[in-house]
Amino acid sequence: MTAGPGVGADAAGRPDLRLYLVTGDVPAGADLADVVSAAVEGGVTTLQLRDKSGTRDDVIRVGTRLVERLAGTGVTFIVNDDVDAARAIPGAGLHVGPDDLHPADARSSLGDAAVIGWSIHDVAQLDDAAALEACDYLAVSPVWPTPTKPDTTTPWGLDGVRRLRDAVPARLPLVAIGGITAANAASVVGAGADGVCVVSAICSAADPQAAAHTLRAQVDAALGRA
Ligand code: 3NM
Repeated sequence: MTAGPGVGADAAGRPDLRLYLVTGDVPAGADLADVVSAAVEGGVTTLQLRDKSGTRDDVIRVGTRLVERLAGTGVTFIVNDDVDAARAIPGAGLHVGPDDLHPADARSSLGDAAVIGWSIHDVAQLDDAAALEACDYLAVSPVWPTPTKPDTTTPWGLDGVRRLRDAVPARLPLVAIGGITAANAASVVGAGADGVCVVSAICSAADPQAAAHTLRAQVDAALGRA
């Protein structure tokens, strides 16, 4: 697999969060690793393995296979929620929510090199200086309601993205998740997000490479990096 267009951490080692794929259901007969490979060829810059039904061993097995696929692409690999699975997968980072392991504990467990992200459901989370200090990025969660995850907290909307961008320390990149498609990705970036996270816009697409390419072009144009 080749790297997508212009993928990789910057000179300071920060992850490239412009197009962040979170794994979800793929069409019947499709293989998740093939969908991921196609999406990376299309321009995905960060990948999160999110598997709420499998065991920890499943996550480690699938994650290890995905990391092997990503070798040489510059794409950052992140595991959802399970710090023990992240520790078992070479080079994996961790994404946690406010009800999961505290980001500072994730940092202690995974070390300085791991990429750690935290979902923001409530502006009060920004008062937790230790959590912010431990994170590499924050996720606006969710921007819009989404059938992919019906049990989200109250959507932030574009106004919420703007409010969070103003309130979050400038050193912390902001990604946004929930209901993001090629039709609205540019508006999310215009509101202050540094990148977009998607599940269905890529995983459910008939052509994941083309879907990723279109999304990436929207994000890059909105960031002025086209
Ligand atoms: N987390 P789609 S929304 C996995 O709000 C996930 O924290 C969310 O799926 C959150 O891109 C979500 O298909 C699903 O809308 C996003």
